[in-house]
Amino acid sequence: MPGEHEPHEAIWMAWPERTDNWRYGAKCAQQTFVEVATAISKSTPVYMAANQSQYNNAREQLPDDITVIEMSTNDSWMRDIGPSYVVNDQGERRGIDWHFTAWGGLVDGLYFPWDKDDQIAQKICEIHGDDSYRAPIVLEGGSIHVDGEGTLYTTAECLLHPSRNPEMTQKQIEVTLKEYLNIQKVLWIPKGVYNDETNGHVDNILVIAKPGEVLLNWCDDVNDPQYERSLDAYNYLTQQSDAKGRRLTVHKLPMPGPLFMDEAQASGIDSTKGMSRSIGERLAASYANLLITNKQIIMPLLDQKYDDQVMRQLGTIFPDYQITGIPALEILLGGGNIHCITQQIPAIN
Ligand code: KQY
Repeated sequence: MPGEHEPHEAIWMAWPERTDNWRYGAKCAQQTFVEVATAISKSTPVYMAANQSQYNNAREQLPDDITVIEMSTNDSWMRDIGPSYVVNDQGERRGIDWHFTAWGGLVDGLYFPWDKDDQIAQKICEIHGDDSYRAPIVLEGGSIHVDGEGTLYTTAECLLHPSRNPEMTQKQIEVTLKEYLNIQKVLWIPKGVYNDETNGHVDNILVIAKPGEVLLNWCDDVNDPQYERSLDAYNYLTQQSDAKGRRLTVHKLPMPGPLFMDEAQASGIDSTKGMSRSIGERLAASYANLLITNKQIIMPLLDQKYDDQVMRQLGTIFPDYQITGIPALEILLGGGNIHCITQQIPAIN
């Protein structure tokens, strides 16, 4: 599986509309998705999946060079429902089609049904003319990061959560990941971001800048519930080597906030059992939830206190990349961020 820093043929997204996840009929979220897609399209072709009922609206709001494809979805988290691609030495590619159960299935999933989302990976592979493998494991794309050189990063909090694959041991999960993604080493960060409704996806706490070099969502406040999580992750990563035997360089990315859902942000959302949207709820905000695509970084702007500092820090770590910040509160209110709503199709020659 190539790393995200390697060339992309396309980025896929899915148009938001769920009224129990996105406030005010997803109108504010749709505007942010347009901004994200437009920024990505400066370097990478963008495909937007949209349900039939929203096709015209999506087509109207998006720039002409973004391809809108009618495709049934349950929600809009393309990182988790799209395919994870692998490429072989002959330059052939195939998609891995994981079992998707809405972040916890009937145990603690966020919605039901999820059948349309679960078909998305195969549909995307077919549109690109690529074969796909149905992998025998429940997994979301945002719960893994790979460096393209044999190392996979994940969190034990998510992959070993009782709502995912309770019948599998940690060893069996590793073996499955190694077989399907051709990776040699799995690094198990203990936990992800506090109060993340994905059960701690790695893509909300970590970014891989390049093999051997990562950025970690960092919290300095010993009284904050994120402090111990970030510290444990830092201590773990700095004691590990990757698949190539390199010690890891770990940069600390300041955590936004802490941010909490205020009254206006909690209003305009239809109430359901799965997703909790109440005033005062801690938001799982992190600058690590960014997208790397074809020498561009698309980063979420989340807190004016830190936005510029993080942009400068990214500029130092990614000196030859164009860095674009997008105000991303609306995506955060839905439970994720820019990495979670995008999925890359790797380029092949
Ligand atoms: O990958 C993600 N962060 C998805 C979050 C799903 C939230 C659903 N409300």
